[in-house]
Amino acid sequence: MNRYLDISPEVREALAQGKPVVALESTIISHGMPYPQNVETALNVERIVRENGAVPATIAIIGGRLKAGLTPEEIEYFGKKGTAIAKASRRDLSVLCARGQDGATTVTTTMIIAHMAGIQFFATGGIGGVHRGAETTMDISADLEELGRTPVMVVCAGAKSILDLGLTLEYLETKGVPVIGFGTQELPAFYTRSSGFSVDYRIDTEQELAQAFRAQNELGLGSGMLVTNPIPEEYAMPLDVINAAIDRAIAECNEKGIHGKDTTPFLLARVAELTGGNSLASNIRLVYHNAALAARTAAIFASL
Ligand code: PSU
Ligand code: MN
Repeated sequence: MNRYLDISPEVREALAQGKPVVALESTIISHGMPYPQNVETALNVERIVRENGAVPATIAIIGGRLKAGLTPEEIEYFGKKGTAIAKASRRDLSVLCARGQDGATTVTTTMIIAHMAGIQFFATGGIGGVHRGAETTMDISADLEELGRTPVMVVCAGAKSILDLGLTLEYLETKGVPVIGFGTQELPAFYTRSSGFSVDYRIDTEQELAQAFRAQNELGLGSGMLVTNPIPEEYAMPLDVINAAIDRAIAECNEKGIHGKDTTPFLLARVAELTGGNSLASNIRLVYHNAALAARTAAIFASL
Protein backbone atom coordinates (compact mmCIF):
# COMPACT_ATOMS: atom_id res chain seq x y z
CA MET A 1 0.00 0.00 0.00
CA ASN A 2 1.01 3.60 -0.60
CA ARG A 3 3.22 4.71 2.31
CA TYR A 4 1.45 8.08 2.61
CA LEU A 5 -2.04 6.55 2.91
CA ASP A 6 -3.93 5.89 6.16
CA ILE A 7 -7.21 3.99 5.86
CA SER A 8 -9.39 4.10 8.98
CA PRO A 9 -10.04 0.71 10.65
CA GLU A 10 -13.75 0.77 9.76
CA VAL A 11 -13.13 1.60 6.09
CA ARG A 12 -10.30 -0.94 5.85
CA GLU A 13 -12.53 -3.67 7.25
CA ALA A 14 -15.41 -2.77 4.91
CA LEU A 15 -13.12 -2.84 1.86
CA ALA A 16 -11.57 -6.15 2.90
CA GLN A 17 -15.06 -7.68 3.11
CA GLY A 18 -16.18 -6.22 -0.22
CA LYS A 19 -18.75 -3.99 1.49
CA PRO A 20 -19.88 -0.74 -0.15
CA VAL A 21 -17.88 2.38 0.76
CA VAL A 22 -18.60 5.98 -0.29
CA ALA A 23 -15.88 8.65 -0.30
CA LEU A 24 -16.69 12.24 0.72
CA GLU A 25 -14.57 15.35 0.13
CA SER A 26 -13.18 17.83 2.67
CA THR A 27 -12.96 21.05 0.60
CA ILE A 28 -16.72 21.27 0.94
CA ILE A 29 -16.19 21.24 4.74
CA SER A 30 -13.37 23.74 5.09
CA HIS A 31 -14.01 25.97 2.06
CA GLY A 32 -17.57 25.29 0.99
CA MET A 33 -19.68 26.12 4.05
CA PRO A 34 -19.41 28.22 7.23
CA TYR A 35 -18.68 26.74 10.67
CA PRO A 36 -20.53 25.13 12.42
CA GLN A 37 -22.99 24.16 9.64
CA ASN A 38 -20.09 22.56 7.75
CA VAL A 39 -19.32 20.12 10.58
CA GLU A 40 -22.98 19.36 11.20
CA THR A 41 -23.48 18.70 7.47
CA ALA A 42 -20.39 16.50 7.18
CA LEU A 43 -21.52 14.36 10.13
CA ASN A 44 -25.07 14.13 8.75
CA VAL A 45 -23.74 13.08 5.35
CA GLU A 46 -21.83 10.23 7.00
CA ARG A 47 -25.01 9.16 8.81
CA ILE A 48 -27.02 9.26 5.56
CA VAL A 49 -24.43 7.09 3.79
CA ARG A 50 -24.77 4.53 6.59
CA GLU A 51 -28.58 4.65 6.52
CA ASN A 52 -28.42 3.87 2.81
CA GLY A 53 -26.27 0.80 3.24
CA ALA A 54 -22.65 1.93 2.83
CA VAL A 55 -19.67 2.94 4.96
CA PRO A 56 -18.62 6.62 4.68
CA ALA A 57 -14.97 7.57 4.12
CA THR A 58 -14.42 11.31 4.44
CA ILE A 59 -11.11 12.10 2.78
CA ALA A 60 -8.53 14.74 3.75
CA ILE A 61 -4.79 15.32 4.20
CA ILE A 62 -3.68 15.66 7.81
CA GLY A 63 -0.06 16.24 8.74
CA GLY A 64 1.02 15.04 5.31
CA ARG A 65 -0.95 11.79 5.62
CA LEU A 66 -3.59 10.94 3.03
CA LYS A 67 -6.61 9.94 5.13
CA ALA A 68 -9.47 7.74 3.92
CA GLY A 69 -11.96 7.82 6.79
CA LEU A 70 -11.91 10.60 9.40
CA THR A 71 -12.95 10.57 13.05
CA PRO A 72 -15.65 13.05 14.18
CA GLU A 73 -12.83 14.97 15.94
CA GLU A 74 -10.91 15.27 12.67
CA ILE A 75 -14.05 16.50 10.88
CA GLU A 76 -14.52 19.11 13.64
CA TYR A 77 -10.87 20.18 13.22
CA PHE A 78 -11.34 20.67 9.47
CA GLY A 79 -14.56 22.57 9.91
CA LYS A 80 -13.16 24.87 12.57
CA LYS A 81 -9.93 25.70 10.72
CA GLY A 82 -11.93 26.41 7.58
CA THR A 83 -10.10 28.29 4.87
CA ALA A 84 -6.89 28.29 6.96
CA ILE A 85 -6.45 24.78 5.55
CA ALA A 86 -4.97 24.76 2.06
CA LYS A 87 -7.24 23.65 -0.77
CA ALA A 88 -5.30 20.73 -2.21
CA SER A 89 -5.46 19.74 -5.87
CA ARG A 90 -3.33 17.11 -7.68
CA ARG A 91 -0.36 19.48 -8.07
CA ASP A 92 -0.28 20.18 -4.30
CA LEU A 93 -0.01 16.60 -3.03
CA SER A 94 3.75 16.12 -3.28
CA VAL A 95 4.79 19.20 -1.33
CA LEU A 96 2.02 18.84 1.28
CA CYS A 97 3.02 15.23 1.94
CA ALA A 98 6.75 15.98 2.03
CA ARG A 99 6.22 18.89 4.43
CA GLY A 100 3.71 17.05 6.62
CA GLN A 101 1.00 19.66 6.12
CA ASP A 102 -2.80 19.61 6.06
CA GLY A 103 -4.90 19.85 2.91
CA ALA A 104 -8.60 19.99 2.12
CA THR A 105 -9.27 17.60 -0.74
CA THR A 106 -11.18 18.77 -3.81
CA VAL A 107 -13.04 16.44 -6.16
CA THR A 108 -9.69 15.77 -7.85
CA THR A 109 -7.71 14.77 -4.77
CA THR A 110 -10.64 12.95 -3.18
CA MET A 111 -10.83 10.80 -6.34
CA ILE A 112 -7.07 10.18 -6.24
CA ILE A 113 -7.04 9.12 -2.58
CA ALA A 114 -10.28 7.11 -2.90
CA HIS A 115 -8.76 5.19 -5.81
CA MET A 116 -5.51 4.56 -3.88
CA ALA A 117 -7.61 3.14 -1.04
CA GLY A 118 -9.77 1.00 -3.35
CA ILE A 119 -12.97 3.07 -3.00
CA GLN A 120 -15.02 3.35 -6.20
CA PHE A 121 -17.89 5.67 -5.22
CA PHE A 122 -17.80 9.32 -4.21
CA ALA A 123 -20.58 11.77 -3.37
CA THR A 124 -20.27 15.55 -3.30
CA GLY A 125 -22.18 18.76 -4.10
CA GLY A 126 -20.76 20.25 -7.28
CA ILE A 127 -17.69 19.67 -9.42
CA GLY A 128 -15.29 22.19 -10.90
CA GLY A 129 -15.35 22.78 -14.65
CA VAL A 130 -14.47 25.13 -17.47
CA HIS A 131 -14.81 28.71 -16.25
CA ARG A 132 -16.58 31.37 -18.26
CA GLY A 133 -13.91 33.18 -20.27
CA ALA A 134 -11.60 30.13 -20.22
CA GLU A 135 -10.80 30.76 -23.88
CA THR A 136 -8.51 33.54 -22.60
CA THR A 137 -7.81 32.59 -18.93
CA MET A 138 -7.39 28.83 -19.57
CA ASP A 139 -9.05 28.28 -16.19
CA ILE A 140 -10.25 24.70 -16.41
CA SER A 141 -10.65 22.72 -13.20
CA ALA A 142 -8.34 19.78 -12.62
CA ASP A 143 -11.53 17.90 -11.68
CA LEU A 144 -12.24 17.32 -15.37
CA GLU A 145 -8.79 15.81 -16.01
CA GLU A 146 -9.18 13.56 -12.98
CA LEU A 147 -12.58 12.34 -14.18
CA GLY A 148 -10.83 11.40 -17.41
CA ARG A 149 -8.15 9.30 -15.75
CA THR A 150 -9.39 7.86 -12.44
CA PRO A 151 -12.04 5.10 -12.31
CA VAL A 152 -14.34 6.46 -9.60
CA MET A 153 -18.07 7.21 -9.88
CA VAL A 154 -18.70 10.81 -8.80
CA VAL A 155 -22.27 11.64 -7.79
CA CYS A 156 -22.96 15.39 -7.80
CA ALA A 157 -25.78 17.87 -8.45
CA GLY A 158 -24.22 18.99 -11.73
CA ALA A 159 -22.09 22.11 -11.89
CA LYS A 160 -22.94 25.67 -10.94
CA SER A 161 -23.46 28.16 -13.71
CA ILE A 162 -20.52 30.14 -12.32
CA LEU A 163 -18.98 27.88 -15.00
CA ASP A 164 -19.47 27.66 -18.74
CA LEU A 165 -21.58 24.50 -18.67
CA GLY A 166 -21.50 24.00 -22.44
CA LEU A 167 -17.69 24.06 -22.53
CA THR A 168 -17.56 21.85 -19.43
CA LEU A 169 -19.59 19.18 -21.27
CA GLU A 170 -17.36 19.52 -24.36
CA TYR A 171 -14.27 18.98 -22.21
CA LEU A 172 -15.76 15.93 -20.50
CA GLU A 173 -16.60 14.49 -23.91
CA THR A 174 -12.99 14.98 -25.04
CA LYS A 175 -11.76 13.21 -21.91
CA GLY A 176 -14.17 10.31 -22.48
CA VAL A 177 -16.22 10.82 -19.34
CA PRO A 178 -19.83 9.61 -19.51
CA VAL A 179 -22.18 12.25 -18.06
CA ILE A 180 -25.28 10.54 -16.68
CA GLY A 181 -28.46 12.31 -15.63
CA PHE A 182 -30.17 10.44 -12.81
CA GLY A 183 -33.85 10.51 -13.74
CA THR A 184 -33.28 13.37 -16.18
CA GLN A 185 -32.00 14.10 -19.69
CA GLU A 186 -31.11 17.67 -18.69
CA LEU A 187 -27.86 18.56 -16.95
CA PRO A 188 -28.77 19.95 -13.53
CA ALA A 189 -27.02 23.17 -12.47
CA PHE A 190 -26.58 22.58 -8.73
CA TYR A 191 -29.13 25.04 -7.25
CA THR A 192 -31.51 24.47 -10.14
CA ARG A 193 -32.81 21.31 -11.80
CA SER A 194 -32.36 22.65 -15.31
CA SER A 195 -29.55 24.23 -17.32
CA GLY A 196 -30.66 24.02 -20.94
CA PHE A 197 -27.92 21.44 -21.64
CA SER A 198 -28.40 17.74 -22.27
CA VAL A 199 -26.50 14.93 -20.52
CA ASP A 200 -25.14 11.96 -22.47
CA TYR A 201 -27.46 9.36 -20.95
CA ARG A 202 -30.50 9.37 -18.74
CA ILE A 203 -30.54 6.52 -16.22
CA ASP A 204 -33.51 6.04 -13.89
CA THR A 205 -32.45 3.34 -11.44
CA GLU A 206 -29.53 2.61 -9.10
CA GLN A 207 -29.44 -0.88 -10.61
CA GLU A 208 -28.74 0.41 -14.09
CA LEU A 209 -26.20 2.93 -12.78
CA ALA A 210 -24.31 0.14 -11.02
CA GLN A 211 -24.39 -2.01 -14.17
CA ALA A 212 -23.10 0.81 -16.36
CA PHE A 213 -20.26 1.45 -13.94
CA ARG A 214 -19.43 -2.24 -13.79
CA ALA A 215 -19.29 -2.38 -17.59
CA GLN A 216 -16.99 0.64 -17.64
CA ASN A 217 -14.65 -1.03 -15.15
CA GLU A 218 -14.71 -4.37 -16.95
CA LEU A 219 -13.93 -2.63 -20.22
CA GLY A 220 -10.81 -1.30 -18.54
CA LEU A 221 -11.40 2.23 -19.78
CA GLY A 222 -9.73 3.68 -16.70
CA SER A 223 -11.87 6.80 -16.59
CA GLY A 224 -14.43 8.04 -14.11
CA MET A 225 -18.19 8.34 -14.48
CA LEU A 226 -20.09 11.51 -13.66
CA VAL A 227 -23.59 11.08 -12.26
CA THR A 228 -25.60 14.28 -12.04
CA ASN A 229 -28.52 14.14 -9.61
CA PRO A 230 -30.93 17.08 -9.71
CA ILE A 231 -31.63 18.94 -6.47
CA PRO A 232 -35.04 17.90 -5.06
CA GLU A 233 -37.72 20.27 -6.40
CA GLU A 234 -38.65 21.63 -2.95
CA TYR A 235 -35.09 22.87 -2.31
CA ALA A 236 -34.34 24.29 -5.77
CA MET A 237 -33.60 28.04 -6.01
CA PRO A 238 -35.42 30.47 -8.31
CA LEU A 239 -33.41 30.79 -11.53
CA ASP A 240 -33.47 34.63 -11.64
CA VAL A 241 -32.21 34.95 -8.04
CA ILE A 242 -29.32 32.57 -8.57
CA ASN A 243 -28.37 33.96 -11.99
CA ALA A 244 -28.29 37.55 -10.71
CA ALA A 245 -26.00 36.53 -7.84
CA ILE A 246 -23.71 34.56 -10.17
CA ASP A 247 -23.40 37.41 -12.68
CA ARG A 248 -22.55 39.87 -9.92
CA ALA A 249 -20.02 37.51 -8.30
CA ILE A 250 -18.26 36.94 -11.63
CA ALA A 251 -18.09 40.70 -12.30
CA GLU A 252 -16.53 41.28 -8.86
CA CYS A 253 -14.08 38.42 -9.37
CA ASN A 254 -12.89 39.99 -12.64
CA GLU A 255 -12.66 43.49 -11.11
CA LYS A 256 -10.56 42.22 -8.22
CA GLY A 257 -8.30 40.24 -10.54
CA ILE A 258 -8.83 37.01 -8.60
CA HIS A 259 -7.43 33.97 -10.40
CA GLY A 260 -6.05 30.45 -10.04
CA LYS A 261 -7.18 28.30 -7.11
CA ASP A 262 -8.90 31.28 -5.45
CA THR A 263 -11.48 31.80 -8.21
CA THR A 264 -13.90 29.00 -7.32
CA PRO A 265 -13.88 29.61 -3.52
CA PHE A 266 -14.39 33.36 -4.13
CA LEU A 267 -17.33 32.82 -6.49
CA LEU A 268 -18.94 30.22 -4.23
CA ALA A 269 -18.63 32.42 -1.15
CA ARG A 270 -19.97 35.52 -2.94
CA VAL A 271 -22.94 33.67 -4.42
CA ALA A 272 -23.72 32.27 -0.96
CA GLU A 273 -23.51 35.76 0.61
CA LEU A 274 -25.64 37.37 -2.07
CA THR A 275 -28.37 34.74 -1.85
CA GLY A 276 -28.32 34.46 1.95
CA GLY A 277 -29.26 31.45 4.02
CA ASN A 278 -31.47 30.00 1.30
CA SER A 279 -28.61 28.88 -0.88
CA LEU A 280 -26.80 27.30 2.07
CA ALA A 281 -29.93 25.32 2.94
CA SER A 282 -30.26 24.19 -0.69
CA ASN A 283 -26.59 23.28 -0.80
CA ILE A 284 -26.88 21.11 2.32
CA ARG A 285 -29.98 19.33 1.03
CA LEU A 286 -28.50 18.45 -2.33
CA VAL A 287 -25.39 16.98 -0.70
CA TYR A 288 -27.61 14.72 1.45
CA HIS A 289 -29.54 13.69 -1.65
CA ASN A 290 -26.32 12.79 -3.51
CA ALA A 291 -24.87 10.88 -0.54
CA ALA A 292 -27.97 8.70 -0.38
CA LEU A 293 -27.87 7.94 -4.13
CA ALA A 294 -24.15 7.10 -4.05
CA ALA A 295 -24.63 4.80 -1.05
CA ARG A 296 -27.58 2.94 -2.59
CA THR A 297 -25.69 2.53 -5.88
CA ALA A 298 -22.53 1.32 -4.11
CA ALA A 299 -24.62 -1.19 -2.16
CA ILE A 300 -26.20 -2.58 -5.36
CA PHE A 301 -22.80 -2.62 -7.10
CA ALA A 302 -21.40 -4.73 -4.25
CA SER A 303 -24.16 -7.29 -4.75
CA LEU A 304 -23.93 -7.56 -8.58
N1 PSU B 1 -18.07 23.65 -6.96
C1 PSU B 1 -19.09 23.68 -6.07
N2 PSU B 1 -18.81 23.40 -4.77
C2 PSU B 1 -17.54 23.12 -4.35
C3 PSU B 1 -16.48 23.10 -5.29
C4 PSU B 1 -16.79 23.37 -6.58
O1 PSU B 1 -20.22 23.92 -6.44
O2 PSU B 1 -17.32 22.91 -3.16
C5 PSU B 1 -15.10 22.76 -4.83
C6 PSU B 1 -14.85 21.26 -5.01
O3 PSU B 1 -13.96 20.81 -4.00
C7 PSU B 1 -14.18 21.20 -6.36
C8 PSU B 1 -13.32 22.44 -6.33
O4 PSU B 1 -13.42 20.05 -6.59
O5 PSU B 1 -14.14 23.42 -5.67
C9 PSU B 1 -12.91 22.91 -7.71
O6 PSU B 1 -12.00 23.95 -7.58
P1 PSU B 1 -11.26 24.52 -8.88
O7 PSU B 1 -12.36 25.14 -9.71
O8 PSU B 1 -10.28 25.50 -8.38
O9 PSU B 1 -10.67 23.33 -9.58
MN1 MN C 1 -9.10 26.89 -11.70
